[in-house]
Amino acid sequence: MYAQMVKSEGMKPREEMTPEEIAFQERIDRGEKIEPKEWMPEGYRKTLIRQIGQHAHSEIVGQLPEGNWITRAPTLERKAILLAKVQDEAGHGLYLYSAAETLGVSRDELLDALHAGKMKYSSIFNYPTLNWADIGAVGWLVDGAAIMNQVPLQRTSYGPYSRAMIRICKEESFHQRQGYDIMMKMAAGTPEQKEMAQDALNRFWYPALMMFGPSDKDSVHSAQSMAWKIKINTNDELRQKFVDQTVPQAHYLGLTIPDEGLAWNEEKGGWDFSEPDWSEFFAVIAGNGPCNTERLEARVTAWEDGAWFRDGLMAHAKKADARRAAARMAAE
Ligand code: FAQ
Repeated sequence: MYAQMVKSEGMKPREEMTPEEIAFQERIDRGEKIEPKEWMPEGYRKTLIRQIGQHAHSEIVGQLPEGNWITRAPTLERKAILLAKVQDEAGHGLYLYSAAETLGVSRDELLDALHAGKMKYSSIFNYPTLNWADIGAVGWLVDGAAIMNQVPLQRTSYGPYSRAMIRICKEESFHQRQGYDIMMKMAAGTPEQKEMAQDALNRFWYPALMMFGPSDKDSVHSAQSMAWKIKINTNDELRQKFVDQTVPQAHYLGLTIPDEGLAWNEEKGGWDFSEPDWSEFFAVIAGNGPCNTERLEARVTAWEDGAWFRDGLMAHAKKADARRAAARMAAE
């Protein structure tokens, strides 16, 4: 079912487009937003369902590595901040599932696809958070990469997605700062704490770079998604911007980026860096990362454990409907 909903149709040359498709492309080119009830090519709708759905799943699966540390946060203040952040991610998931629903897919269908392993979520959440420094690294690097990707998405062509992104980005910048704040404390702490911060950077650097997706030459969807302004930048463009932003932050912390190939390139005005190990990336998104099984099991268990609650809500809604119908009849 899901495969039929989102199967990519590839990019259509202009001469093969129908008049409706040409008119649609012209609206996009003029920078107009597309709204839910308006006509759109089937491929546009499917691409959005895939991307928004995966994004929504990433937000809720992304709660797991951090949620793991709520009970072990080192101070009450850190615990309160982490709780708020993890709760924010649930909210982001809800905005995004709602945006996807405007495209004619239900939240249940999207979650079924996630639970069946047919739909992806971000590769980054298949890595473990082994200690408190990892929570700093997740906020600094993972939220940092997420913002780099999401700020341009505020200008994406689909109205509900773009509006969801505006709200999400406001919160993500707070998330990134809380992560960097943890890293500052650790890096300026005891030698052991600084070592933990360095170790977290070593383990999260390349997985964070992989969040932007495969290199442009291997990106299946970028060309069509950019023509439709679903994506605003290529994967490599955003990865480069992230490296350029993050290297000085690591230097400020007194930490070393784990890449011997890292070098300032005066000509391009940016950092040269070594490519991630793409075979690792493709293994992770195929389901073979360090925590894929654990993450999916946790989501499926949460879904099954919540069945009584969803049933209760539905029973309550039905009773309320029946009461309203009876009151209407009595008033007539
Ligand atoms: N992980 O052709 P492309 C967050 C797949 S932020 C897994 O380049 P596209 C916040 C891709 O789906 C993280 N799969 O694909 C947070 C496709 O496979 P498919 C989420 C990936 O879509 C922080 C194939 O590879 N952010 O959660 C990944 O044009 C902290 C070919 O790739 C978003 O989702 C990956 N990293 O570009 C929460 C942003 N990369 O579907 C908690 C919105 C690629 O054909 C704690 N999404 N693939 O089977 C996007 O901008 C795009 O979808 C990209 C990928 C850039 C991720």
